[in-house]
Amino acid sequence: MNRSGISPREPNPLNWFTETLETDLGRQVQVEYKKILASSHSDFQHVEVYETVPYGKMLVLDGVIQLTEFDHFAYHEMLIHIPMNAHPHPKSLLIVGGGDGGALAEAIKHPSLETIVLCEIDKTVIDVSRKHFPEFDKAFEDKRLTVIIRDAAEYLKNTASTFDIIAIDSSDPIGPAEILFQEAFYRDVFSSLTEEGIAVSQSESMFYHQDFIATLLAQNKMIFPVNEYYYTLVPTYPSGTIGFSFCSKTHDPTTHLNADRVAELKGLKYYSQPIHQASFVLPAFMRDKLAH
Ligand code: SPM
Repeated sequence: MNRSGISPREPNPLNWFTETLETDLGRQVQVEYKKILASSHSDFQHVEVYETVPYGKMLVLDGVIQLTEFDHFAYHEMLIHIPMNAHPHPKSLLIVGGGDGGALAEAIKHPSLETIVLCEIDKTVIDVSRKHFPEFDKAFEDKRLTVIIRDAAEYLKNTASTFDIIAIDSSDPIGPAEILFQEAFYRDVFSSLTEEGIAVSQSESMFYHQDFIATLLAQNKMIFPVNEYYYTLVPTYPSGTIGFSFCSKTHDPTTHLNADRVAELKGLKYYSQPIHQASFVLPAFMRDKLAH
């Protein structure tokens, strides 16, 4: 037995997935896989699912790991339950992107939600994920859900709908998702939020992308009265951590936390009331970076 409690084995030298996103910076993520379960080119990107040796199934878009069965909960729970529980009475939620259904599976745990809209640009991501991730597939049957296949930036520019919460579950700020990090998009997010609305978005790693995060938060400060950054731990993402921008019209995320609503959420593996509050406490290097 080794330290992980499994019998030692010889890795297969041929079956290694390599995320080359940051190879030019001298770092990359590698995962051994048993087989490729899906691989197709949609109109927008290369969509793949791997059966990996250490992490179960893994969804990859344009060569970048989006989720694994091993650790996706740490990302999806924090993307959804933080804004939902920072709002006193959220009834409507828009998920931007999130076609894999992982964020949706967390959202439907909230009985207060009356409407959930999922706006995903790429229907292939939904179809492939529903086939290979059955735990997310069920969430698509929820009666409160409307799925819109459209560029979310375009949707938000044109919709008359407003939402209590907007959760931006995007891929990285390159390619199709780049627009989802720009000022014009966040201004449309602001306009599509209700009076007490809250928006959160996937916002990179505080170890690897400090300048990007500082610029994003400075941009959002011009739009939203309340701006914070919080983080979670996701071992399969580069650096093992990923953060979120928290933008709100009124509510501070760490006060007014409704303990009864937190207690109602059953079967969570990462999120809790202490984690909710602790996730906004940043290490000194990041606190100082964002202080200006
Ligand atoms: N629902 C899962 C979608 C995941 N969205 C975030 C993906 C981030 C992948 N890269 C992380 C590394 C930061 N550059």
